[in-house]
Amino acid sequence: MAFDEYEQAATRDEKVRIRSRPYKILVEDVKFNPNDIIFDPNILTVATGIEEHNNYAKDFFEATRIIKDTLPHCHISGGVSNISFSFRGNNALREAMHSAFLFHGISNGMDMGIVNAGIIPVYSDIPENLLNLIEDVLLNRKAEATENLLEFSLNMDKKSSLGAGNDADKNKWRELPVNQRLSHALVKGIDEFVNGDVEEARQAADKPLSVIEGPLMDGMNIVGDLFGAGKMFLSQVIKSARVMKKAVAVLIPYMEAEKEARIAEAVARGEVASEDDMYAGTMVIATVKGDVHDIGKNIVAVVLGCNNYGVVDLGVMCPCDKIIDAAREHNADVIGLSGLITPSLDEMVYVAARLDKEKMKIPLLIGGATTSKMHTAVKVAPRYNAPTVHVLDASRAVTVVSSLLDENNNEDFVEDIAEEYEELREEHYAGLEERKYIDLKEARRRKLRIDFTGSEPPACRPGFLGVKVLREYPLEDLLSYIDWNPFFQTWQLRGKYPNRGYPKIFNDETVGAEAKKLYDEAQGILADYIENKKLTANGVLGFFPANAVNDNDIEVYSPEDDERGVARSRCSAHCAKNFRTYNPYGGIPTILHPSM
Ligand code: B12
Repeated sequence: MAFDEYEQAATRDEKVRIRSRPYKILVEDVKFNPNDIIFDPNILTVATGIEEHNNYAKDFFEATRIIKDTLPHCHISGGVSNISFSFRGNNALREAMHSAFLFHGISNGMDMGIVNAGIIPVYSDIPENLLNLIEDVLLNRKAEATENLLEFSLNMDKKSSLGAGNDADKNKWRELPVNQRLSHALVKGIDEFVNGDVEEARQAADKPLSVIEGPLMDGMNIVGDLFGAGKMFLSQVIKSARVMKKAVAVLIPYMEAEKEARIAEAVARGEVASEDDMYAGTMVIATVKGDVHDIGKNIVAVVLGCNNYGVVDLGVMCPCDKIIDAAREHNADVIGLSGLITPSLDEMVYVAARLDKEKMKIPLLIGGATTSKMHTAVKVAPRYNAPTVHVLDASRAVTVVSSLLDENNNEDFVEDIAEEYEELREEHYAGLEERKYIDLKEARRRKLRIDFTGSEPPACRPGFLGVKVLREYPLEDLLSYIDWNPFFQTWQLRGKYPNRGYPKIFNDETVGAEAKKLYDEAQGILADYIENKKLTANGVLGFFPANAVNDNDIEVYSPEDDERGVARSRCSAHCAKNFRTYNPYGGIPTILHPSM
């Protein structure tokens, strides 16, 4: 914790000062690994009624950001429940405060915190009015913030937990259709009803695997998006993962029963004498070194197992040598690598290169949420002189493995993939040729220089300063702003270079016609939305006085008080890129009046 011989760190500057001293001693004198340093810059109670305490949360956030920027590789923790101590007895409010605190803490670089993770609500579920009041307190946005929150708290149901759902609304989600119930259970980490709900979804689905690849994956993607946006925390994702595992466990017996039925039918038709004759090959599968995600890998293992493949599952965090040894020991026909975090992409490239070095020729499958066909084609496949295929999901894994192992047709399949990946590579490198990079120093030297002293004509003033809220904005006015490229990507329609993007994609030989059809259908849906007012568009925009500070930073002031900096952001990255149309070089700070 942040104490020294003089004081307990309360303000931002005290926290930074007190943390910098041991860092210097540890890293510079003792040569301690900075990655192993965890600082607690003190989370102190806000909303106590004492004015000096009003900035405590903001001080913590700002100190965290500065510590992370100036003391490389250290980690930041804190005892979160301290923040809400003045609301003892009002659990619902305290939990919501903890969730909001974590959201802002994490956005500023906080790595971990001590908190009752099982009951805090998902940030985006905190009712808007309560969240505003809490954030007024945490970010010290208003002098009357504490009073406002206190007044609100007096009328709250103090015992019920927002995280667990309050009693009246607790089971309202049970009235939703089954797919939405499953999503809700995954996001909230509720396993109580999952067996029944999965069973209901299974009965409505064509096959058990469709439940995994439909509603369960949809739910996990929502979890992933909330987590990625900092609105769910690791502890909550672990609960979601448990629910997912429980859901998959309900389906496994049905998948196994499908397999038994398939074998029985084949035996009855006289095609095989026993299960052994249907044995189709062996796959060694692993989540690569450094990665703990195993839900997807396990599903692939089960699905292949249920389709008569022998599966050797090496688990998670699997070193490359173990994969090579197991593939040899079990005489594997296929190797499967799973990975969900970005570092796994490099590890997969490494494994591919090692397999090549070992002169192995076993086909390699690449899967997991962060992998992609493009990454496999550009980075992995060129490192391994044997078939290397990206597989999007478990059901496709079966067809890919059977095509690879089909002695009569596998050459065509492999050739097809090789051609497709070669085109992807060409496209990728052709795209890169359009961009030229120069280093940051050179970009700054050649930056756009505006003479702010005597600029003619004068910079125009916006019509208003501060925030403007747009309600029910005419949808037809928004149509021309839609970026259609992500739409086609989502539908996996890829035009080939030079017909990649919208509208050139319509000229593409392979996907052009389908893209146009889909686009026309989407236009129909949009027309329906507009005519029947099915959607409402609301928005918020703001203009604020601002200055450029140094080369990188922007200082933004509140409209009422031009003197007070309310935020400072860095945007140096833009300066280093040479986008042809944006020459000469510059990011946003270049076009702002420098601070005097
Ligand atoms: C659940 C989860 C966790 C759980 C994992 C529990 C477990 N036992 O697996 C826990 C909480 C432990 C976790 C931890 C972390 N996670 Co996580 N996690 C997720 C989450 C929400 C869902 C993953 C999942 O299970 N999906 C469902 C399964 C069924 O899908 P799938 O794995 O893609 O598998 C399917 C296909 O891809 C394919 N497939 C998968 N593998 C293979 C292999 C082969 C051979 C084949 C053919 C096919 C195939 O078939 C499967 C079925 O169709 C994802 C978000 C997301 N949308 O993916 C984030 C996510 C992957 N996690 C993320 C992060 C950052 C982490 C942490 C680093 C967080 C942290 N700060 O510590 C740690 C990772 C630590 C580590 N060293 O690995 C990020 C990764 C971002 C990135 N690009 O690096 C994601 C994308 C969330 C996000 N949006 O930020 N996580």
